[in-house]
Amino acid sequence: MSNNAAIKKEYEINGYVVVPSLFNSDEVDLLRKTTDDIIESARGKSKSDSIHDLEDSHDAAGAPKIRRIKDPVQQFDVYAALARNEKLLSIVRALLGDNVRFHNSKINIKLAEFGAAVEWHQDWAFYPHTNDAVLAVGVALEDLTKDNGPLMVVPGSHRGPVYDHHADGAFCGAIAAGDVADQIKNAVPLIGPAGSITIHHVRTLHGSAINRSGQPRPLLLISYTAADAWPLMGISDFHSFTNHLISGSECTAARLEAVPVRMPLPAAAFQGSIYENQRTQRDRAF
Ligand SMILES: O=C(O)CCC(=O)C(=O)O
Repeated sequence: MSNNAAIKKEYEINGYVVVPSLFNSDEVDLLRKTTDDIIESARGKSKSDSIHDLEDSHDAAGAPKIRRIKDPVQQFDVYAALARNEKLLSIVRALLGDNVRFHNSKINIKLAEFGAAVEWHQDWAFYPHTNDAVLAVGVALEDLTKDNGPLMVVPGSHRGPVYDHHADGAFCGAIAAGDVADQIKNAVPLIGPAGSITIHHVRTLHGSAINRSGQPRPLLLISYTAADAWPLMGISDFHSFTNHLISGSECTAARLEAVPVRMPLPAAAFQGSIYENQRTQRDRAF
C-alpha cells in the first residue's frame, strides 16, 4: 500500500490522521519566523483587527498576547505557498479527489502558560456543504505535545450526528459539554514533532484545552473542500471562490449527499472568530 493509501485508510476509518514530520526544519523555520514577526506586529494594538485576534489579557503596553492570526493564506505569501505545497496537496488530493478548493485558514497560537481553549465543535456546523468532502490540515509550527493544548479529536465521530451548536437561540460554534460527555471521554490528542501535519474531517468532533505548559502551540490550520462541495450558506464573492480552486478543474455540478445538516443561524451574537462565537456557550468543557 502506498503511503497516501495508508493515510486515506486511516482517515476514512477514524476521521483524522497525523503525518509526522512532513515538513523539514528549514521549511518550519521559515513558517515560525514569519509567524513570530506577525505576532510581534500586534505590539501596541488595543483591539482585534483583520490580522490579529487578541487574547482577553492582551495589554497594548506589554508583550503581544494573541490567540489567532486571521486568514494567513489569504494575507501572507509564505502561507499562500504552503497551501499549494505539493507534498501537502498530494495528500489532500488522495483524500478529496483531484479537484480541490482552498476554503479558509487561520493560525491558532496558544501562547505558553495561558493560550485559550477551543470548546468542542464540528467545523461542519460552521460551514455545511452539499457533501462532506471537506477537511482541515493542521501544520505544527512547534512540537505538539499532550501538555501544550493539542487538538483533541473523537475517533469515528465524522460518521455520527451533527450536534447542536446553539445557545440563547443563536449559533455559538460550541456544543454544550453535557451533550457530548459520553463522546469526549474517548478523545485522543493529535501530537507530533514540529513539521508534522494533522488532518481532520469536517464532521469530526474536536476541541482543545488551555495551554498550561511552558511551550507555545502555534498551529496553522488550512481547510480544503472537494470542488463539487458547494457551501449551503452561499457564496459572497464568486470571483474569489473560483480563484480558490487550487488543484484540478472547476465543477459547477454540485454533488449532493444525504448528510446531516444544521444551519449556523441565526448568526452568533459575538463575531470575529471562533473564540468570540463561543462566548455564549455556558456549559463549557474547558
Ligand atoms: O486550535 C485548536 O486547537 C482548535 C482549532 C479549531 O478547531 C478551530 O479553530 O476551528
